[in-house]
Amino acid sequence: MEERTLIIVKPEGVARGLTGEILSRFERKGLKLVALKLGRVTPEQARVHYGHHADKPFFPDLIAAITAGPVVFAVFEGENAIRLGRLLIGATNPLEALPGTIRGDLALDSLHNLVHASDGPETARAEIQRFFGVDPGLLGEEEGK
Ligand code: 3AN
Repeated sequence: MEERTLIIVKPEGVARGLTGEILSRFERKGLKLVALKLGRVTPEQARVHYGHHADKPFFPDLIAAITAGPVVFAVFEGENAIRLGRLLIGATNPLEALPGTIRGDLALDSLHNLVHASDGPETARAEIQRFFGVDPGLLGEEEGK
């Protein structure tokens, strides 16, 4: 199924100079880059984005980490892009992330695990809307005008 997924290179990924390395994993897999920007996650966006962790002890650290500096937002498109994106980033806990995945190769701890990837069609749609402010279906429609 043709899908679009939101990828965020988190502040520690940008700070470590790993943006190119991380985005190239998705490109080399064959997914198509359809939107890209440098920006920041606001505290309000962070609380919504990570709302499913609001009751966790690490929530304040999580909000602090994702708002700590510039991030890179990217939308990749392709057949099964959402599941492929999850496969490429690896497990949340870098101790469980397999070698060959972004987290398995490059991350040491669960909080600073370098990258976010949408985990389903509904979250992908909501996250693209949240960070690009447009309906995912409209991304790229302006090209060539
Ligand atoms: P994923 O990023 O793999 O989708 P989620 O949505 O469960 O995983 O977690 C979102 C973020 O919360 C993770 N990327 C990580 O930064 C942080 N996180 C998740 N679990 C933990 C944990 N046990 N300890 C510290 N941080 C965590």
